Amino acid sequence: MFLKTLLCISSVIFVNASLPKIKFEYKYSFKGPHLIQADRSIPFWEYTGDAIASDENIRITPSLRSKRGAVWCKNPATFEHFSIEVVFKVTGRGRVGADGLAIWFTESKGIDGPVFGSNDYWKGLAVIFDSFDNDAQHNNPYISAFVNDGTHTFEHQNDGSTQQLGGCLRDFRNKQFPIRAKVEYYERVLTVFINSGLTNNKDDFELCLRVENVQLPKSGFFGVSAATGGLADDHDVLAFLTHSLVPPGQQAVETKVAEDERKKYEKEFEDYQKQLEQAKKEFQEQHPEKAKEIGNDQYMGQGDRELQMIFEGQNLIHQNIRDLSHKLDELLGRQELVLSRVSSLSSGVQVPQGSGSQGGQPAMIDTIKRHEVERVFNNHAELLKEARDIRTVLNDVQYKAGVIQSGLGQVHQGGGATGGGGLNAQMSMIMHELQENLRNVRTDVTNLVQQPHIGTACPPPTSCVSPVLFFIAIGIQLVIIVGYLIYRQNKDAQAKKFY
Ligand SMILES: [Ca+2]
Ligand SMILES: [Ca+2]
Repeated sequence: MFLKTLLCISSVIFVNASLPKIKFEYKYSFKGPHLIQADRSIPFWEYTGDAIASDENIRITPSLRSKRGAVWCKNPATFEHFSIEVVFKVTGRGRVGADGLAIWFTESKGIDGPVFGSNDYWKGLAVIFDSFDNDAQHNNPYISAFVNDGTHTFEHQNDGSTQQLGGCLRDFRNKQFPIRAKVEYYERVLTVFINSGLTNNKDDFELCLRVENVQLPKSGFFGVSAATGGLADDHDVLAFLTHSLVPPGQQAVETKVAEDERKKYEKEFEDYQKQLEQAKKEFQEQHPEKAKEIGNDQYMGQGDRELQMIFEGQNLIHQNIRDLSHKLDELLGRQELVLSRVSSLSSGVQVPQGSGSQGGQPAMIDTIKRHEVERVFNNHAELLKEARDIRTVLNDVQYKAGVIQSGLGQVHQGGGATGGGGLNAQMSMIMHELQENLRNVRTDVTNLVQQPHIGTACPPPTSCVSPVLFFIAIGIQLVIIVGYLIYRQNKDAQAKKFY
């Protein structure tokens, strides 16, 4: 409701800047139904004379002879320019009626008088609906506008035809639908439109008169009056609707007024909110159990409920993200554990298997350490060196065997047993030398065999020299020795033949 009011106000204020600002003035208007209050008074208006107000309309005059009545706005208009629409009916039994009805905008409130139920010498505007043709010109009913500065009397004898600003011939009596007269005064221009009540279309207006350079009072009272004479009509006013017209130049003043109204409505809204809160508290205090049953949801507006739903949804999302974070932490922990175990395995460090289920017995990982590998390589190199030494010794033996064989050859060719004793000594020396060498070789081999065992895997057999090579060498030496012994036996046998 408050928002609607604000929208209405703003829509009224912010119209096209080149056009006047139009605002409905409810304090200068009335309209049925429910036109009167319980005491039969009309808000902001008063009726006098023979006027009778009902719920639907104000009967200014009944259709009785010589009746005069009027209805006047209590307060003068605070605006200079206006547009008023007066809805009325003039009904009578006869073909001719009287006297007529007048719409007023005068400097002071009218009183009972001879001009259609109001006073003469008025100051301001009168739009007169003259029913009776006083001058017999056959030009009535007639509608005309008059502006009086308070010095002129209305000339009934000629129906004011010489005094009027303008007018139009319209039959406004006994129409099916109410007559609507729209009187506009804006920027010194007076315009009167008439809806003759031939149709139910409320906007079916036609121009009756338009007069420029009209000067009306800066402030005045709105009113309607009517009168009957020898003939009588019912003059019923159904509505009086007033709009103020504010030129664009005076926008600031009007905006200020609107701003004041806005503040007023805002304050009313705040008060209402406070009252609502107070009522809520009182209800909760008086009915704590019911308040608990109803819950706060009942007091929430649509926006609050949506906010709460969003809040709950976000809480749920937050909770899920937290769970995911926990699970990620767990996964990270497990990954780190696996990584540490893998690195322990690669470095050959013993790793506890489980937490005590293995009875605290460590599991040895059967891997070769770095220093053990280096030791194997060193042994390998040492064995190779020993093998080379053996080969050197064998070469030496082979050479010496060759020398012996050539020496024996020379002895055999030279003949004679003269050198027999010297040869035996030489041979025994060589044999002794061979035995010495063999002993050295055996010692070396023994040393090699007795070298500290590494306790790990033996180097590859292909690179292991000692056993095979050793036995080959032994075999070669044995063959040489056996060969030598056979050779010597043969020599001895041959020598026995010569001796
Ligand atoms: Ca007349
Ligand atoms: Ca006339």
